[in-house]
Amino acid sequence: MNKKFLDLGLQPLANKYLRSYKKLSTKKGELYKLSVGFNTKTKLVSLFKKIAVKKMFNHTYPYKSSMSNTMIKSFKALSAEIKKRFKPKLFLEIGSNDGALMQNFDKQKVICVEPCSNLSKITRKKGYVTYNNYWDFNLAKQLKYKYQQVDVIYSANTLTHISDLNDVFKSITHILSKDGVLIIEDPSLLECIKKNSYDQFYNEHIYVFSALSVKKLINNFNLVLFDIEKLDTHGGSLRYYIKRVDCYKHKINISVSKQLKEEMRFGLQNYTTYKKFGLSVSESRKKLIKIFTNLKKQNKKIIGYGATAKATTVLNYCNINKDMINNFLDTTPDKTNKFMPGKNIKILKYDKKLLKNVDYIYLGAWNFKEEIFNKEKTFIKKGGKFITHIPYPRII
Ligand code: JHZ
Repeated sequence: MNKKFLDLGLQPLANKYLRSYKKLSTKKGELYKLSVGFNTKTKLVSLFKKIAVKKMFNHTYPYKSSMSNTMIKSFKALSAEIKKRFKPKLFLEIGSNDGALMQNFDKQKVICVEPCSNLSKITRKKGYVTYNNYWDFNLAKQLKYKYQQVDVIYSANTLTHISDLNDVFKSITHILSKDGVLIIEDPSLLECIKKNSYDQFYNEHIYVFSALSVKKLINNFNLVLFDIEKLDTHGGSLRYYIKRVDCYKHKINISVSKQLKEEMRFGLQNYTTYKKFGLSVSESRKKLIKIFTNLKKQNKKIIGYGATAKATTVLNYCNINKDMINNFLDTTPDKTNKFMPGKNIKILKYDKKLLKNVDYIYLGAWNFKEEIFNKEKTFIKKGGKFITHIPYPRII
């Protein structure tokens, strides 16, 4: 049973950046109710309202994985590890985005699957076999017919975006070789709760996975976890290594039981943990609004850094408008000169000069704090400060 623990109010689609500001309407389906629940049986945390995939992932999807050096580095290290550890003859990526990972692989040995045509065009242009499709059983059948089997399947920040998880894993097991490995990587629910990062919840993140829920889920498909890595990316992610139950090639690492125990100790199996989280989220909102209001009383200039999907949740939940944050800066071409979803705050193309008279930067991309601090040494030297809501609202 799915028990509600968080209500983030009316929200727009997190990655729908509009060219001009307009008030969005619930009637036209531009705003939806964002609330989150915990399934006491499956241990899955998921959104109540699921948006049609075509509305979210289409030819205008703006997010590009290669916009951050942190992600480029993380993918480079991972590709070296995959080649060394699993030596795949054929490698498949579900949700290959703009090829930030694939660019490290030999073109002959990989298959990209990407439903957003503006992104699939990029990897195709670079010479990678790319299927401009949603991941589903029809595609898996097509791939099986053509390639018979795949040794390694990888998917980062994608499976949690697909509503029908049964179809996802049925399709994966259809094409994965007998000793094949499935690697999935997504924000960690434990980290999300510990860091109070309620902004991990927006329309695209239908699920936020824990090791507990993944273990239960894959069990239905005769799959097991054999390794789990903790990552710093996206505010703390987990990389799950999965194999078939009857595959003895890969030993089960202690990391699996360690993660499961850690999650149990924290209480991720109990609804009360989520209820508590819900309460601290509303405390976080009060504190963040207070910080902005105080700074504005002092006429301080504040800009946002990183027009993230996460920031959409925060701005709309806390009702932060242009009177609080002048603009957002972002390096992504498809986001610039557009407006933060649901808010009248314009996104400008990142330029250091725009930080000149700024007193405070609100970290929309708080998950890249270190990368941003490194980039903005001059701003810091001149006395500039940052505002973040993670793990609690404060000025740093
Ligand atoms: P970032 C997206 O979420 C959406 P978002 C998606 N649903 C998902 O799951 C995660 O990604 C993985 C900019 N930036 O990665 C680039 C700068 O401008 O936190 C990006 O627009 N300058 C698929 O949007 C944004 O910040 C910089 O120096 O929450 C970062 O977005 C850096 C480092 C980033 O994901």
